[in-house]
Amino acid sequence: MIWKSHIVHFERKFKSLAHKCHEIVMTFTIFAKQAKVKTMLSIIIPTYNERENIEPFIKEIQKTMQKTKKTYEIIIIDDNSPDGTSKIVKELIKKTKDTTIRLYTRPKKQGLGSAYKYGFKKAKGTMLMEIDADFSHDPKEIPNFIKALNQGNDAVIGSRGITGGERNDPMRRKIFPMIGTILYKTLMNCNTKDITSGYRLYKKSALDKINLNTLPDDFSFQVALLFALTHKNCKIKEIPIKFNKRRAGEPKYSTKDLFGNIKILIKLYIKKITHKNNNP
Ligand SMILES: Nc1nc2c(ncn2[C@@H]2O[C@H](COP(=O)(O)OP(=O)(O)OP(=O)(O)O)[C@@H](O)[C@H]2O)c(=O)[nH]1
Ligand SMILES: [Mg+2]
Repeated sequence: MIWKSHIVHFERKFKSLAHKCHEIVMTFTIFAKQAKVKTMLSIIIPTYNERENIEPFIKEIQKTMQKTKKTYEIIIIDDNSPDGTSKIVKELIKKTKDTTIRLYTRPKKQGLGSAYKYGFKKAKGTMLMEIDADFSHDPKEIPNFIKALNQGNDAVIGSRGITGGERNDPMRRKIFPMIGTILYKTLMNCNTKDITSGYRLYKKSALDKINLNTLPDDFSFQVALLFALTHKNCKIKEIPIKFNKRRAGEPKYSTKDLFGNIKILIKLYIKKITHKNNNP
């Protein structure tokens, strides 16, 4: 009789211990999940007619990200590309059942800036990356961006204008950014050497300080956002990158866009001296 009651007592103790262990494991799992979400990277890729590039580009990102073991998501913002870029991404998601890739197809071409504004709103990460789909930006550099951001910076710009940086572009594409950068430095009193670069990483908390709706929809979005961040005293760091020629497909950046960047600089300068608005 006595040994039976001992067994019942032992059984109860064991169950309660098992329950406690289960609770501890669950708490750790929740903490681990929260810690992962805390540092999630959202890689936003605007696409317009990138059918030949997009699938190998996504795979290249995945290869790099798997090595880092960091939580990430890939967000494609396609403007209903006539070449069927969206269809290729849709099929890739279906084939691989990969939930880390999300595709948003918008009805028509609305510009690079507009695509990023849309992507930033959809992103769930705490770090938001801008990157081109055409292999001009090497995904292998992503870990260097994360490292630089974690060194107390609010934004990291992949720069072709500092030592170690390079751009593989025709002269016409080099001259205007050079003029733009000189103008930016003199007018805005700011030292960033590559103001038009589209390979960037931001802290979400920094972007939250900016009213994105006031920024332009075209390529000049990049200059305007950089100015807005500088204006909010965000810490910006440039790291060197090699900018390659697009691997396949046609350029979308036109002479109109080159002038668009000069136009936005003049507009920002006027806003700065008239002190009309804190947020360009
Ligand atoms: N969703 C969307 N994406 C765009 C639009 N315009 C350009 N893109 C994408 O934005 C990225 C940068 O555009 P690019 O055409 O590569 O611009 P670029 O690098 O200055 O010029 P090239 O490489 O010479 O064409 C690429 O991934 C494009 O597919 C647009 O209007 N909407
Ligand atoms: Mg390009």
